[in-house]
Amino acid sequence: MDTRLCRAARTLCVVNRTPRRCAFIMAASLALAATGALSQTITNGTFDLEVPRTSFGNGWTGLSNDGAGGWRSSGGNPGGFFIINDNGACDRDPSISQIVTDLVVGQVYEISGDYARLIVNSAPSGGASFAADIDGVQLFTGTAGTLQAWRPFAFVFTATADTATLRLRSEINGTDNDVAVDNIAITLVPTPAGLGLFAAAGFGALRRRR
Ligand SMILES: [Ca+2]
Ligand SMILES: [Ca+2]
Ligand SMILES: [Ca+2]
Repeated sequence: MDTRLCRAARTLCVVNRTPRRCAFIMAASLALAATGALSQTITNGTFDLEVPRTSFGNGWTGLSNDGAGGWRSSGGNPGGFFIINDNGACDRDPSISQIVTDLVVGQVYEISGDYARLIVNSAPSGGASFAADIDGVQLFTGTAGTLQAWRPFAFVFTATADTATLRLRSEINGTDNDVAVDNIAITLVPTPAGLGLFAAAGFGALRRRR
């Protein structure tokens, strides 16, 4: 079974000590594993492969990133990473984005990663400079933070379709702090309601196969 689903199922079995409910969760999890329902992933989330500054490549689409920003092959957390940087313009934010696929409608997912201000360019130093959006809705903001210190971030969203666009923006709110990102990932958030949705999808798929 998918290790993430296995962990989620075990967690829910601990929380829901009723044997019948636990059996349902494990059966649902096995059905899901058989259908490959947990195949959602972030492509090149560790930035091992080059990402162009203003076009699509290796999973990400760069937008409005200038020459001081962009992909770097080393110096990240660790290895390759991406500096989201422009000239501090108020009418646009530099970004990278990725379409996440194979989501299940109604299921909760967590997006996580690391971010850091690596370049001395702070205006202001204390305001929110980094944001993460799902389908154009801002769900996370972060301050510039200590220079060259990687910090983790995470937020959750509920899937409303089988795909969603994740966008990571820098220089928000008229700031000019250049945020670097690395280790972007997506994980399933185990909830009984979510596994119920998965179970319906999984059993349905199994039935269709027979
Ligand atoms: Ca990396
Ligand atoms: Ca900048
Ligand atoms: Ca801006």
